[in-house]
Amino acid sequence: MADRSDIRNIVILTGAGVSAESGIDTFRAEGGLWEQHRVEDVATPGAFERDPELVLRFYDMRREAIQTKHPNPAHQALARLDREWKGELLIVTQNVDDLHERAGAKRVLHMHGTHLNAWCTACDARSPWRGTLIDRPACPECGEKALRPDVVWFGEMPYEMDRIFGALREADLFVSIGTSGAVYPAAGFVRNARDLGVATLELNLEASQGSHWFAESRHGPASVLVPEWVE
Ligand code: BJW
Repeated sequence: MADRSDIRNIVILTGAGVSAESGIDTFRAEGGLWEQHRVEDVATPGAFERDPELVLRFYDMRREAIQTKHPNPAHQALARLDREWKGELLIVTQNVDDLHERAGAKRVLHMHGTHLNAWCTACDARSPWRGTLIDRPACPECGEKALRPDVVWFGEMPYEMDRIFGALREADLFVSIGTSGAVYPAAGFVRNARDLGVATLELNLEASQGSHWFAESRHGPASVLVPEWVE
């Protein structure tokens, strides 16, 4: 891969599957997060309005689970690629965990937010998420007890879409790793890439909902496929 002289700029989309082997639950698998919790109860702005305690408890729990986990060989291989790749490279992750960064990757964009930050609904400030949100800590900027997790729920606009589309326009290769292709707009990136004439590759445990859109699709665990691809 590193010798491919026809490829200079790469956009990599990652999803929950890249962190699955670190022990972080995916969303749509059997026994995954959406089997244990109804999406409408925990991952929409309406849910937060109706029952903030339930939503904050869910995210405090999720954050605690993430903090005890470690990067796996897939994160490490991507961090190595990021370090060594001379052209443009952008890891667009849908994950709110920070395992790409903890593996050493620098060029990472969190389109669905991050569990590291809280967001104040009163003054719009982002601040480091300290302690548990269920205890209703005050916003360090305005003092209001109006903090929510800085994550993107259904019906909300994912972050930095202009930057993502800009990177796709410049890309020679789009690689999707460990995502079911069930959630838009990320699920549509492969078609955006194809329309732009960008080569496309999927690395996923199994065929995803969008597999047929990719020029090439390889199936297996990310901890094996990603290091193989990066080598
Ligand atoms: C492995 C593995 C291993 C396992 N190795 N692989 C049509 C067009 C546009 C929008 C819509 C549309 N129709 C509906 C919408 C709206 C909606 C949507 O997509 N709904 C669908 C259900 C249909 N989208 C939105 O509301 C989004 N906003 C939006 O669209 O704004 C308007 C807009 C339009 C156009 C352009 C720009 C903007 C917001 C979506 C927010 C999603 N939020 C969540 C929660 C984040 C916080 C949190 O983490 O709690 O994001 S939901 C959840 O799903 C989370 C994930 O990031 C996201 C994707 O899940 P992911 O990562 O794919 O996980 P899984 O579990 O689904 O799949 C894991 C995969 O890994 C599987 O395939 C496994 O096989 C594989 N795997 N182990 C390799 N070891």
